[in-house]
This record gives sequence, C-alpha cells and structure tokens, in this order.
Amino acid sequence: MKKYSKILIVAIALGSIWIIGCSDDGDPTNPTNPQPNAIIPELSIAAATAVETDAGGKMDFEVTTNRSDFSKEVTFQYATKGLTAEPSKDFTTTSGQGTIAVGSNSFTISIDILNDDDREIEELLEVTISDAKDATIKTATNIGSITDNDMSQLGDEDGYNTPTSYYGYSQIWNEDFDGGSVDEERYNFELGDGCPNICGWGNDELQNYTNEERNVKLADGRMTITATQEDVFSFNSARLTTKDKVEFQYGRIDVRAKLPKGQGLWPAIWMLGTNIDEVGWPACGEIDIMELVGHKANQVVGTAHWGEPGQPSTFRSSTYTQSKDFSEDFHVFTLIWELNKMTWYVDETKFHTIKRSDIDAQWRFNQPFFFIFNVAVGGRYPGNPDETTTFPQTMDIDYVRVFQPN
Ligand SMILES: [Ca+2]
Ligand SMILES: [Ca+2]
Ligand SMILES: [Ca+2]
Repeated sequence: MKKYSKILIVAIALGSIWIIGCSDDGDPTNPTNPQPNAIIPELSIAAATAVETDAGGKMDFEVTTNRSDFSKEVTFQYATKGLTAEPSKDFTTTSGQGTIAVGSNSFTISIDILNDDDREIEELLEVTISDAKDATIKTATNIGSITDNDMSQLGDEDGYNTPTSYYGYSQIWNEDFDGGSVDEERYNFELGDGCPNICGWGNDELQNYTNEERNVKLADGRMTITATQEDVFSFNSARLTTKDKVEFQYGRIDVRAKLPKGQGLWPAIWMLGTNIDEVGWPACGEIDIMELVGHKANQVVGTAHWGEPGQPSTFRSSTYTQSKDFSEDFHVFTLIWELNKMTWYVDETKFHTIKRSDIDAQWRFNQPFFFIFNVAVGGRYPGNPDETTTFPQTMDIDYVRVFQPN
C-alpha cells in the first residue's frame, strides 16, 4: 500500500508540472482554451437614457468588450423590447447585427425615440444582445429610460387626471367609489381615539374616528372623509384600512384626491406592511404615498419609515411644493413600488426615490402592504387647530388604482 501511494503522489506531482508547463505555451489568461491567438472577449451592454424632444430623440446603448487585444472580428445580434415604453409610440422597434472590428472595443446601438404629447413618467425599454460570434456575453440585457418633455398641465377642469391603463401594465385593483356606501368587503373602519392601546393614535392626535356619514360618505363617485368640530377641543373624522381585505406587493399606485387645509389638519394616504401584528411598527414598514399638514397646504410629503420593533422609526422623505393649495383641485399621487426601489410622483412629476442600497438590511418593503386613508386632527406632526382653522374640512378621493407590470 505504501509503495502505491508514493507512486501515485509522484504521478500527480509530475502531472501538475506538465499542466503548468503546457499552459505556459498558450494564453495565460484563458486557461480553458490554451491556443495562441484565440482570445475571446466578453461583451456587455450598458444602460442608457434619453429625453423625449419635439423632434424625437436618440437613445444610444453602448456594447463594449472587456479587452481589445482579440484578433478576430466580433459579431452579435440585438433587439429592443418595450417595458413601459410603447413600441411605435414612444420608440421605434429596432433589431440588427452589431460588429466590433479588430482594434476596436465598442459598438453603439442607436434607438429612435418618438415624440408624443402625453405627459408621462419615465418610460422604460430594454435591449438584449445574443448570438455572439467569437465572443462571450457577460451582460446580455440592459434598460433604457426615456425622460418625458410634456410638462403641460393635463386633466379635467377639476384637476389633474391619469389614464385608466398603461402600456406594459395590467390593472390589478380599481376603486372608483361608485357605490352608495363604503364597501366593507374592501374596507375596515378604525374607530375611536386609539385608547386604551395608543391614545391619540401615537401622535397625541385629537380626533375621534367614526363611521358616521357626516365623517365618511360616498357620493358622485368619490369618497369624502370629513373632519368635523364637535366642541372646543373635540373633533371627529374617519380612518379606513384595507387590512386583511386588499393587500398586495409592488405596482404603480395612482390616487386622485383633493385635500383639506388649515392649521391642525393632517390628511394621509398611506400603507403598512401586512405583518404589523407579528413584528410591530415600524418593523413592518410604512409607505406614506401622500401626507400634508394643513398650515402648509401647498406642500405634500412622501416618506418611507422602517426600523426595529418598538423603537422610533428611521425614515426618508421628500416634499413637493406647488404654487396653489392642494385643496383647490384634484391631484394624482403616484407611487411606483418595485423590488428594492420606490419612487413618488405628484401629477407624474417625480419628487422622491428610495432604494434598498440607500438603507441596506433595514429594507422592509419587499412584502405585501395594505392601504390606510384618514384625516387626523392635531397632534405632534401638524400641531393643534387654532382660531384660523375652519371646520368641516374634507379629503375627497376620486379613485385608487393599482397596476402591475406584465
Ligand atoms: Ca412618450
Ligand atoms: Ca410625452
Ligand atoms: Ca371615482
């Protein structure tokens, strides 16, 4: 046994020397193909951006090799695909063959961007490369983003409006508030002043929530939440959730609403993680699609909250300011909620983005959430109403629509 072992070890050692010696004759960076002059480059396609212009525009995707010392011309095929950008409306469908000559290291795929008159959020297409000859493909697909140039205020006479469908998306939920009363198949009323659990709903708020028609009603295709003053420091209002009834993960959410104003008013259209009962707040995550404090009636805030159970939340927010108060006409508050990323818009103008890489392990937003619609009165965030505040104050919600990418 001992003799055989020694022979085997010597054989292995000799073999190793032979392999090392042999590879010295070929390409040291390409040990799987040790032939001289057979350097195989790697191809990658980079992301691209373009701006829609009245004359159209161009979007250039660069395909590059990882090295330029190859000795045989490289070819590959490429093709476009619309994601949320619509072929023939937003860009021209394009395909063909790319060639990278010896001595070069890149090829530009140029896509025609088309003009339209629609006000839009950024639209996405992708380009994929395939069938590479004398090259391998490292990054086969990348995304192009078109920034819109149509900033005119569209919509109805009562304010901004958005389409009922988008290219590349399917509508998964629509609430037009067309019924005669709140649909309790979809909504829960949260009642009272928060006591005995968290009196003042955690922010020392003053309102008592009811399900009475004077505080929440459906009429003319809208849901109206009304904050009323009952006594000097007594206010009623309403708060509805879709917990255990309408819960979903990811999508484009459009909420069209007109908001109250005045010191002490605090309307909100927001979401909580469906695991709130298991992990508590803020570990469940909170997404505030829209909040407004009534003494700054021309500003809305978009925020994401997260953190450890029972601790104060960590959050990131941005403010969108316009010249007119949000009580004057309807606006559409949009959240684009994706894996590891969320983006907020007012009337399709972007004002806030947060990515998982911004906050790393604390990301709580890759799980289902439910909606909350309420108008709070007083408390730590807006401060309490004063002699300038008039009641009743209303939040009118025209629709809530959820779309998911196809
Ligand atoms: Ca377009
Ligand atoms: Ca456009
Ligand atoms: Ca409606």
